[in-house]
Amino acid sequence: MNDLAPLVLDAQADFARATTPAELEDAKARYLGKSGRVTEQLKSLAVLPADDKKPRGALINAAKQQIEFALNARRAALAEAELQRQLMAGSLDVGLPGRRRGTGGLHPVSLTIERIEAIFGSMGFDVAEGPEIENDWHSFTALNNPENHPARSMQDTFYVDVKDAAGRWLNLRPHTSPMQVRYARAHAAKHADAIAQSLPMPEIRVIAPGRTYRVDSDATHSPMFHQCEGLWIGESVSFKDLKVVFSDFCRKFFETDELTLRFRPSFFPFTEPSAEVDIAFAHGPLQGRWLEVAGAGQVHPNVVRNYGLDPERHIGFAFGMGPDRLAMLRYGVSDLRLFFDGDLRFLRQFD
Ligand code: 2NL
Repeated sequence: MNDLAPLVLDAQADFARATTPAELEDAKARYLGKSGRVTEQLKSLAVLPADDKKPRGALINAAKQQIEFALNARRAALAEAELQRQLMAGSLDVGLPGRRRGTGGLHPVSLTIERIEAIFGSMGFDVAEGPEIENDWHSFTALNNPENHPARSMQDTFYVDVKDAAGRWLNLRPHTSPMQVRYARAHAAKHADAIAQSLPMPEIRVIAPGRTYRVDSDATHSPMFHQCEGLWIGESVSFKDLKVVFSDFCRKFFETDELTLRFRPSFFPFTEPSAEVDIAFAHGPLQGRWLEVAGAGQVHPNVVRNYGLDPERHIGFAFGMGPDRLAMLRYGVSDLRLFFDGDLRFLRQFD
């Protein structure tokens, strides 16, 4: 210990208090500057007797070195703190999961339509897709709808402000039947020679899935909904074939043989006879309840004629069902609107 110890302690404390490089340089000046305390000590050597100068000078230099050491340590500490601050400010959190490109998925109704296509595909049915904006003839006339039928009214069908060549407003198709009419007509035209020569024409076996539109909106009806119609025309295709095909479809679709089908007499302009098809499961949450799954029937002779075929020779059945409703039954969804709200938390559950 010597009389310079307090000076060193003061400098160390002053440097520690400095929190910025500027404050530290101010503190340095108070000790090592032109009139700083260390400098004053060195100046005081001048008045000492010659013999005292050397040992006193050595003491002052030792104190000065301690102070310079403390100054450099504090400079380094402040620089390090500043570096850390800058790193944190522009920080990259390597623990954060990367931003992945979202993998898309199929909508539950699309999955249902794919499933329907696969099952009917395995029974030899083609898939036909076509226009959602239709003309009056394909949507109504070809399907034996009388001129004054309520389905043609603006209360039931959406119309587009454009007229066709016959001067009639175009419509948003209220069912996918028009596509089956188009398919059947193309098929009949392709085989016109065979038909003219009374040779056997290959059968028409097709399903038409897709979007359809009706003026209707509540918990169980959406103005845009999906439909999948089916058509099988040949030279001896009967109601018996309809029962076999449709019950086979239901068993495959719902993955159970433990279900019963019921064909309830009904009426549609485009089929005669017509039926509503109900199913009942022997097990599960819906056990024992009759659920309506489709409308069907033997294609009306007038409709067969509109395919460009002779109803005396060509006969068959058609059916129409709703993939939206089939998806609700298969996945146990209670509100149709969930399918069309576009909420990914709901939709992601299915794919
Ligand atoms: C229903 C009723 C049905 C058809 C659709 C049809 C199509 C052609 C010719 C004859 Cl091209 N019929 N489709 C037949 C009977 C019923 O659907 O309630 N659908 C949900």
